[in-house]
Amino acid sequence: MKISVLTLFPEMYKALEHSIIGRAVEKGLISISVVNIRDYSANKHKKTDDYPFGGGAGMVMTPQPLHDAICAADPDRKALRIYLSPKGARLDQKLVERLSGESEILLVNGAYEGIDERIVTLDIDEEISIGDYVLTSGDLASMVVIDAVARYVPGVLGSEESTGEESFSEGLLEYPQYTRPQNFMGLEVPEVLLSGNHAEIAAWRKRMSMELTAQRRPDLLSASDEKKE
Ligand code: 4H6
Repeated sequence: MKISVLTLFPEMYKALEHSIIGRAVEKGLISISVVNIRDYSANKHKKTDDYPFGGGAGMVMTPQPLHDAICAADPDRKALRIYLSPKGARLDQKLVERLSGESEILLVNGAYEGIDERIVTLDIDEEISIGDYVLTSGDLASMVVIDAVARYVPGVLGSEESTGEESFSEGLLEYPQYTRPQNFMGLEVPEVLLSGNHAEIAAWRKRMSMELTAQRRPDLLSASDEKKE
């Protein structure tokens, strides 16, 4: 999968090198091309923002550098072009899985008060939000998308850590996990997990998942019912 990122803060993406994503890039499973939008500014001072028409606080990213950067990164319009914004469709595991099926994605990151709306109209396929909160730029949201999507690219995760049985894949929260030692600070590992009885262990885990989901995320329970129907 080819991922292109357009940003005013290219340095931020160095953080990805120190993760499973960095290894996936080294293995050639994904490529990440980070493009500095400022490099495309035709302005003699490399300006990328201006005052909003109609007035109001803050600055807006001007269309020229964005449009030129997008066209340079994706000249044949082969990529799914995504704009990260608080107004976008909410990212969830289902959307992550759909994005992981794309051969190319291009992530456009706004800063200041956002980008000129005509870029969204002309150049963007999907507007996505990672949740109902405001960030100073789209970049942390883009890194969330990259991390979540890359996990679904075949070969990125080892067979031990596959995406099949994890939280949300069955629409439920994950059961609690335990490892050694068997007693930690007086707290014991649940007996059933030591029993070697795989059917009982599976039943216990299912019950824990259901109870946890009912307590914390009842909205997910009704959604997982709908899945089965
Ligand atoms: C587009 C428009 C994404 C991008 C406005 C981006 C949260 C998310 C941004 C803005 C983002 C998310 C700039 C508006 C700062 C508020 C960048 N914040 N903002 N939830 N910020 O996915 O001021």
